[in-house]
Amino acid sequence: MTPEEEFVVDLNGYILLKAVLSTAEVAELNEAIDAGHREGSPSLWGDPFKKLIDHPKIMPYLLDLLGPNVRLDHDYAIFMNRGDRLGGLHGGEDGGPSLSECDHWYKYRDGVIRNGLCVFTYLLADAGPGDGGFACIPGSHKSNFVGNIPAEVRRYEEGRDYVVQPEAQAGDVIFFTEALVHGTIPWNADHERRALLYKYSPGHSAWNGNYYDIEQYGDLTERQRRMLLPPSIGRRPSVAELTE
Ligand SMILES: O=C(O)CCC(=O)C(=O)O
Repeated sequence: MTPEEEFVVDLNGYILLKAVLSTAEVAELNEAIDAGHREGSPSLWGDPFKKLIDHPKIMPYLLDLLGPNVRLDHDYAIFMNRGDRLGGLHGGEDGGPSLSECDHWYKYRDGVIRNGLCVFTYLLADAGPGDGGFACIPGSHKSNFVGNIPAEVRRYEEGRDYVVQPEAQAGDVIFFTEALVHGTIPWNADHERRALLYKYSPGHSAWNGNYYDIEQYGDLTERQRRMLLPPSIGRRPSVAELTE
């Protein structure tokens, strides 16, 4: 992560990473989805999706933002067509108004950023201005007043200039900390929204109650195997030592 990217993550709680996937990678993933992969964990949909667990272009961000023992906590896909609605704005440090979100945290100390649950969203379709999809309140990962956000704004019944929908193209990745207030704005485009959400925790913690079953994955690199381990502290093998 460059110093400028570090500044942006600290300022906004999210960052748009341009062209992480090549056109060929996006096409391969979309072809697999067209062929029928739409249910369950994308990381189990075959090699092109397995590669996203530790894609070489996101590894530096994973290590800088979640630490040397980063683990994949859970992953899922979002598909939306015009008019589809999903949940409202949620998140916020220390759980915001909902204790079920208390693994959502963001800390900075002595030059190091650390996070609880974080998301790397791979976009397989463009999200143009006004299309909807991922939305957030930049900077809200450090807000002391997330409980003051009106319910109508959380439900998207009233717009506010402090809620933004980042524009992004297929192949881009949006990183965000779940400590950021964020959600899914109704989809408003003719084309289908296709997003793959790979969610990571520090090695000692878990948000999801279900851990990965490594046996389901077939061949894994040692780094991927370590990243799929259940949470622990003692004698946990480092992911960083396997990353150049
Ligand atoms: O990308 C989106 O639609 C937001 C997903 C979301 O709300 C979440 O990851 O908690």
